[in-house]
Amino acid sequence: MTNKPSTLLLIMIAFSIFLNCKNTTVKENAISPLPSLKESFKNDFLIGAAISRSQINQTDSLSNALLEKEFNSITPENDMKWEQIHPKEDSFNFETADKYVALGEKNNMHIVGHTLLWHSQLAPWVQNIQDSATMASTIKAHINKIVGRYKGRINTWDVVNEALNEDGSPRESVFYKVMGGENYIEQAFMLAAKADPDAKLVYNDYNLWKPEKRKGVLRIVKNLQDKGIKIDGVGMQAHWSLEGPTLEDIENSIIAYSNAGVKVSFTELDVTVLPNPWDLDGAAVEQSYAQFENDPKMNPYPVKLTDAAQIQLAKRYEAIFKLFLKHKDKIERVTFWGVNDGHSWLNGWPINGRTNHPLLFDRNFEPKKAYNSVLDLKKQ
Ligand code: 9MR
Repeated sequence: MTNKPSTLLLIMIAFSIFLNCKNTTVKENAISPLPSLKESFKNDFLIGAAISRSQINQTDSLSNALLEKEFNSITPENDMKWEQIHPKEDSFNFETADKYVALGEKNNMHIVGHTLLWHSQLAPWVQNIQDSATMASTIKAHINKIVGRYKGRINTWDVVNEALNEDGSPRESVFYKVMGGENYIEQAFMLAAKADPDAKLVYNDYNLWKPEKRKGVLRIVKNLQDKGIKIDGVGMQAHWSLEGPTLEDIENSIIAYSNAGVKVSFTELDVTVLPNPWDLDGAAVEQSYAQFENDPKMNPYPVKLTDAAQIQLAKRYEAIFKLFLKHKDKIERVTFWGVNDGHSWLNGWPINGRTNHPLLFDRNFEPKKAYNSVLDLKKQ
């Protein structure tokens, strides 16, 4: 008899504790946003993604939903390149670029312009220019028109893309050859700074972890600084693999660029998981290896990644982001080159028709182990 009330009391207390816990969980969820990349790294650096035409046109709702949830910066994968935006001397095509900028503004994102001067995806009419005066006025018209149009709206410009050879010497692009040297780089940065004094101006290239190429970047940066021309950042593209580059090489470049007085961004991050027949590195788009197409040895994960490969990718991303966090004071932005694995250019390069898995989200927009390993760094 005497035990009965206390048993009832215990049940009531237990029930009230259960209700309380439930309430707390509901309340906490209501105030703390869902975990996302952009939220987790908001005090460290921006988290971006390159987006394609369908994402700009918002025809793929799952893709846009993920973009909005996870990322706070965007880069146009192809739609602001010269051949797209300025296909003929007197014709500019701003339709998609306008939509791109509007999408970024709608979502309060850091908007990157990619890219003003690049030897690749260049309109054919520019490749035919043969005298320096015409090239100089062409560069001027191009930059003034585009940077001017988006003044105050595009936050960062990749002003010059891939102007260096692997040994750090100047690439003999049509700009270099016709202008008679690297002075076209000075012109480009000067014009961009004048057309939008508030935009951040970046030199962007691949393999910038390489010590020889690093010297080339430092030469460009120092030359601009010595001449009083504004440059705000170096964009390390970061088309990497499971094995390389080493963290040490990456770190040495971060430190070297930061010591030169510019910020570092990782502008095109992806990590290939597929075999690479000739130790190909970087992103020289001219290279491609048709003889390996349809070779199953070269395409080991045509349906999905094995668990072992998922874990390997997760460990690689964890190590990379650990390094980024260590140097967060020097790093402005980390942009992935695509939203999910299905969007990646690495499904078609250097061998066409493969199934690569280089990003944090799989083809169904599901976060991979690599996503969790990156987010877990912020939970520790
Ligand atoms: O991802 C882009 C791919 O869709 C294009 O076919 C390719 C053509 O050159 O360019 C890719 O993006 C490149 C970027 O603009 C500059 N760095 C290397 C990237 C991968 O090639």
